[in-house]
Amino acid sequence: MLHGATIESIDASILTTSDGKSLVNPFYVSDMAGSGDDMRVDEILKKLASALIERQISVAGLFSKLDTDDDGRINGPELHKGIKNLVGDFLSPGQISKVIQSLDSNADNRVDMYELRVALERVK
Ligand SMILES: [Ca+2]
Ligand SMILES: [Ca+2]
Repeated sequence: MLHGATIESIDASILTTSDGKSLVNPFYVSDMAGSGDDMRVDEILKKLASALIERQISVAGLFSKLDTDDDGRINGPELHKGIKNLVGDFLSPGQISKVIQSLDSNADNRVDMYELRVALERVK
């Protein structure tokens, strides 16, 4: 099985933050008002939730699959890769950004275990 070779091929400019800087995209924020894109985020979450059920893994199991550098938080590239592996969807950096912002209740631009759990509960 291939592991982690392709993330560099996407536009990483808005996905890479290893230094804790803000990841908020100016173009995304202006796009936020009044768009119906929340539906897409929920669809992605629903697919993730059903992948969990299909594979019979727990939220904690999913989290450790996603958190490939094992720092306890999921960043953009990790989420991108995880969704591609688990769900088969190839999300754009903008979509990944939306998913993270939708889950990120403490605004650190990463998804922690609690945030993931809450999100998956929400789409049940
Ligand atoms: Ca991580
Ligand atoms: Ca967070």
